[in-house]
Amino acid sequence: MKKRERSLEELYRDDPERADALLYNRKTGTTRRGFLGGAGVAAMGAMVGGSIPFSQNMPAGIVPAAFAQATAPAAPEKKGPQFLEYPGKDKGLVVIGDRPLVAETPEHLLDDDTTPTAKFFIRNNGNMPEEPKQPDAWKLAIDGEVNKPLELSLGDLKKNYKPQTLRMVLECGGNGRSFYSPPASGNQWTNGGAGCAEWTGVRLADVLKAAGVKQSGIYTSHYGADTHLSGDPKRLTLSRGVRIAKAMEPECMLVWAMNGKPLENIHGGPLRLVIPGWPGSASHKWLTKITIRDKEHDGPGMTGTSYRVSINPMIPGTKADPKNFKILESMPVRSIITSPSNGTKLAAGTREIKLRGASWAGDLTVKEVELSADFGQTWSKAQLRPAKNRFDWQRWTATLKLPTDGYYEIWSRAADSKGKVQPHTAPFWNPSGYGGNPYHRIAVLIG
Ligand SMILES: Nc1nc2c(c(=O)[nH]1)N[C@H]1C(S)=C(S)[C@@H](COP(=O)(O)O)O[C@H]1N2
Ligand SMILES: [Mo]
Repeated sequence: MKKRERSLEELYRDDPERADALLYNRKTGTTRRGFLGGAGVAAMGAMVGGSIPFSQNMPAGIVPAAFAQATAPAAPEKKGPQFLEYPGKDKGLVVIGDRPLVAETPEHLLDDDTTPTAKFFIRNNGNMPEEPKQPDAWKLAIDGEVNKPLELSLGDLKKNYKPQTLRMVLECGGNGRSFYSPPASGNQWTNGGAGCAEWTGVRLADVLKAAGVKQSGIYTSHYGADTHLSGDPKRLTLSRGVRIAKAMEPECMLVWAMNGKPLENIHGGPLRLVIPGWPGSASHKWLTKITIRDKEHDGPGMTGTSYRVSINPMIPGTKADPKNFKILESMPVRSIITSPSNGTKLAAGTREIKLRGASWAGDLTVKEVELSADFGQTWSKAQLRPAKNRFDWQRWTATLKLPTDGYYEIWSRAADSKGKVQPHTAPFWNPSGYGGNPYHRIAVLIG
């Protein structure tokens, strides 16, 4: 029996489709979908560690939440996640890549109203520059389609412009990529390529107005001090930009402090951009220059399929036609359950569970968050807290009733202010996997 459990787990890890076909009774059920037959229920129950009260609602094809995520403690056989070791960083962050360094924040570590810097995700594309001895002497140039090119030091920015502090989500464009099937290429983020910090700096718009953007200036392009992984000084790691209308939003900022402390080197200190609501790659770190352009920017990260999504849906796994792609701008709606964590075990007899989480929706706001404990048959509304300011996330709380002991999955889904709801699976497959915002699921075992 023990052996069988282990092989099923392996099967789920290696070939979820076959595992599904074995577990679900497709022959005796309708042909439309399988259901968990007697043997399937027992096998699945053994695997997840308890009976499954709502097994009859369990969608065929689902990989149980207890096995679906790298951080799931209920999967001891699974090759465990590699945890980050970095000065000042929480040891619970999960390394997605080490050269360049990329690390995500498991959902349960995003339980603070404001994400502490120690828990904030890291996404580097190249080699970080050295920390300058005199941060205030850091230079920023504004040039291109402007009447008066500027060269400012960080000291000038602090002295001559009005500072502001806003709490805002920064989210990697590829957040949720790991939910695509077939796998999309790139860093395999779950939901943890996001965080919500207090950013202090000045409005990008104020500086651009001082430089005087010409009529012809329609797009920004961003440059920083990190170097290309190849070591070739002529190659850029990343250079993205945004439409001028976005750059002029009052929440787009040149930032020198994060959570009340000077911006750390790993997060782009001493000076970075924060372009909230759009892919994190627009929020350039170690910022040295913004060139205003008279056309869409074409630097690394602007062309092909990078930070671009398909206009018309494409067949998953097929080759991209570049003409069918457009720049990814606002990030999609997402909700996460931040407490309890995936794989939580509760005492036998527990009949109620308190949940906490966060939700955000790129340029939009979140209208509603809903939770289900029965594989999506019924949903209840969460209490949604308002944002502090635009682009802040919206924290939520909820209480769900659980009828018996056993294995549950709690699902969360949010709707944005235009009524778009997180889907059951990652939608609109695209080769680089942008827009993966399926329900967040956690496994909870009672008894
Ligand atoms: N100069 C520079 N800026 C950059 C990057 C980079 O590699 N180099 N990575 C971008 C990406 S893809 C993201 S998601 C965010 C991540 O910011 P963080 O590391 O502070 O979380 O920074 C962006 N800014
Ligand atoms: Mo990113």
